[in-house]
Amino acid sequence: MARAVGPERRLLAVYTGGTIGMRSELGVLVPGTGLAAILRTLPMFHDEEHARARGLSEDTLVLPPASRNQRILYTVLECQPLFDSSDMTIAEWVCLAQTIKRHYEQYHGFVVIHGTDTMAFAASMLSFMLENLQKTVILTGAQVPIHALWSDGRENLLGALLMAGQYVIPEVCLFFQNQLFRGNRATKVDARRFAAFCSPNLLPLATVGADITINRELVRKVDGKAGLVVHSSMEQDVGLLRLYPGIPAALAMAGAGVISGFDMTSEAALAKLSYVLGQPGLSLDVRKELLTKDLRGEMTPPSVEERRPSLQGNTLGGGVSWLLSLSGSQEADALRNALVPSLACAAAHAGDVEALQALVELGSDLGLVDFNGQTPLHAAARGGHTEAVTMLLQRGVDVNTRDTDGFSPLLLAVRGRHPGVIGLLREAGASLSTQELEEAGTELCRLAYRADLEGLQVWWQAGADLGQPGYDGHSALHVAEAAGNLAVVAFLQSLEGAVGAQAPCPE
Ligand code: ASN
Repeated sequence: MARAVGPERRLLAVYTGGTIGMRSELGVLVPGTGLAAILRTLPMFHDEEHARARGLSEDTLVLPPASRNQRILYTVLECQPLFDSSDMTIAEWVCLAQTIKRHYEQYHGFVVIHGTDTMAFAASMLSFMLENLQKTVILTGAQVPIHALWSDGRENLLGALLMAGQYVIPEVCLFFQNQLFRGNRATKVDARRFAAFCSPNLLPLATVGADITINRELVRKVDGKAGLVVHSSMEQDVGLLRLYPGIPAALAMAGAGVISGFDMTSEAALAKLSYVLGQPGLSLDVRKELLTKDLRGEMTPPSVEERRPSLQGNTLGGGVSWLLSLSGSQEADALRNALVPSLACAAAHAGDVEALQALVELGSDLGLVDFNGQTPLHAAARGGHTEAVTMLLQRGVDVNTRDTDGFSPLLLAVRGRHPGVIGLLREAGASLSTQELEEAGTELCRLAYRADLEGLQVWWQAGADLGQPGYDGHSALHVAEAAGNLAVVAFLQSLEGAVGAQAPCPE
């Protein structure tokens, strides 16, 4: 994931239909043509003056400047026919993947304007069809037509264009109501509210407020060398069967066998099945194996240890002594200054106190930030290394420093579940920001639902208000009670005053 650079970013917006462009015909909403013409009349979607001065072609729209020295240009490609998305099938989504492939080299990123009813299916299908994606693909739409006075369509489309234009997030995403979800983790949960989608088992990749917060650790990494592959041979003969309490095994499952989908959404499960069964020439065993694996970030298989490259030993030590050996020329100094912050973060993340010490002896400032705006304290906190954290705090690294996404070392320690580090940071005066505390609500509810006591305890230890409501207004206690998670209920109630309680801040 990177911030997109360059004075002009070119996007293709593929308009497939959906409510966003619908018009009323005899009292019934039907997909409406001419979305580009509507956008051209809205100043938030087109800067006519700039387009004229720049001599842009008739079909190119340009957003008003979102940042200095960068413009987002886009072209709307209107599909024929346009669809109410409930009429779309796998065949239409294959065409969509092929359209992206055809225009892949011409554009920096892609926005797909789609109806909401099957948007999560479309996003899931595309995620499997587009292998080795290196560019951002974002689906969006609306609950209310864009030309209506009170419509979510303008914000959703503008947000999707800005995200695809300003960032390289090499995934199929879904943007709705200020949240960028991984497409194959999203699901539609409401037919009327503007917050129509949620991502039950994965935090959003990004959240847009006064600032844009990117959850960098969640964004998938790309294999820089591999080219885009479009898998068009999707199996269309697939279906979904909802399991319910007491479902007779004889109904569908006896003898067929079952492979767990872990925490996949049903949309992702259907798309994955279509993809795996559609791949030509694979044995049944290989297909079964593929179904159990996480292929596009669609599921979290249990007991997958986070594998972090160890920088201890030769690589890091070698890097530090090489830096030490550089002669004092101007170029050598410049090179050292450029490398030290990243090297220090790598050492801190590996908990390599010796390497950190060597950097100090080199005269390096361990409070410098790397390209993500992170200090070594962020890295040590994320890695859960109490010794490195202690050393950095003793050297006076700011405990409440924020990286470019606004994350503090404390938040990273909470996410990594490192109580030892949380304790050290709190003692040194760390506290979660108002934004971090507010955003914790949904995560707390998720933990409560999963009976994840340890997860709740680290938030409590970090000073979060465990009564903070989630996106739907329910608190962790409500969720735990509804799910019958008695240990969690007891824990939440044991906190002083239960709802609204906060861990005392150490002196
Ligand atoms: N029926 C519409 C669709 O999915 C719903 C919407 O876009 N809000 O095309």
